[in-house]
Amino acid sequence: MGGDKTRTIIGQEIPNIPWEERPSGCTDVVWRSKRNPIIPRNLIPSSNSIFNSAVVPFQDGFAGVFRCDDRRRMMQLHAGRSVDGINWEIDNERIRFVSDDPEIGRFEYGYDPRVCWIEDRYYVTWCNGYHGPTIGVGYTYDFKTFCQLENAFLPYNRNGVLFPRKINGKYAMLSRPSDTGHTPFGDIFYSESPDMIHWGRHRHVMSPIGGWQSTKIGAGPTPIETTEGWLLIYHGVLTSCNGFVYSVGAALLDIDEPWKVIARTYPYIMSPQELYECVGDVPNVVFPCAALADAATGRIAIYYGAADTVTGLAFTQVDELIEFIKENSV
Ligand code: BMA
Repeated sequence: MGGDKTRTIIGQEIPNIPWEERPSGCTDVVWRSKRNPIIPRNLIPSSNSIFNSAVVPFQDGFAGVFRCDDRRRMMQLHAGRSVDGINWEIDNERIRFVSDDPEIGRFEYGYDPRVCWIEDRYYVTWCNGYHGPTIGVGYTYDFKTFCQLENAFLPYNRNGVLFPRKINGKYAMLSRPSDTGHTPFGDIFYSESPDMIHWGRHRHVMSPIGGWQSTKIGAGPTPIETTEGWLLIYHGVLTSCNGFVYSVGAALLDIDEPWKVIARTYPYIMSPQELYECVGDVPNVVFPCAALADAATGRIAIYYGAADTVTGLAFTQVDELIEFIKENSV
């Protein structure tokens, strides 16, 4: 690894990316941190649970936006910082977005945030309550002051995930139109915007298929740009006798036309198997919202919510994951 010619990830170097080697005897393409869950449910006094959350490199370390459901069981977004990406300081007070328009700034609830550096700032997208769930959009420079823009779409929509650069001169976002409830359906769509306000030119990306991804699917972390296409890690849902089961898969999307799927895993790359993934406020959920990717080594660290209760960390290596996607494609 190292020289530019051998690099697969097109992006920044993160020399301090959290990392653990694959445990001996493990043949899985994704493996978990031995320190899981890295964020306990009660890290801050106000929280009932801290799970589907987003992390990015920030200054000399890392920062993020965290889904903290409070002890009223209201869904809130909190900012946090970390030196090593593993030990976190999360603000006990929720983020209060600054907005010029009281209609938009009236905060109902927020959950499942994603954070994405584009050009000069960190954009935040989340599931925002506005007469039902839709995609909230905001930005920050410092993880202290957060400004809110227009909602990207009409209700009902979830899992709004920005691409980390403009594509064909436009901002680009994946999302998953849904309903007011627990949504027993859902495809991933692509939309573009000239200004981060107006979104259109919607294109279908992919639908649920069998097995672990048979009920609905949704984009996870910010897509990672690679020489093989956009690497998209996503969640898929199976409806079992005992309710929804959330697992994780991965796909490669065309670089210039990301609504075109090059390959997509038929098997999951991760499913709820550890106790903290199978037992919690919502059992049997692994739900990724962020991934750090180091262009120099190809290391990827995935942050995911476990059982809607705690936050876990998992690892993979870009070339191995891409090979797995191609060899196990639908
Ligand atoms: C989805 C979202 C996620 C959650 C998942 C499992 O609809 O609400 O935040 O992790 O359900 O409960």
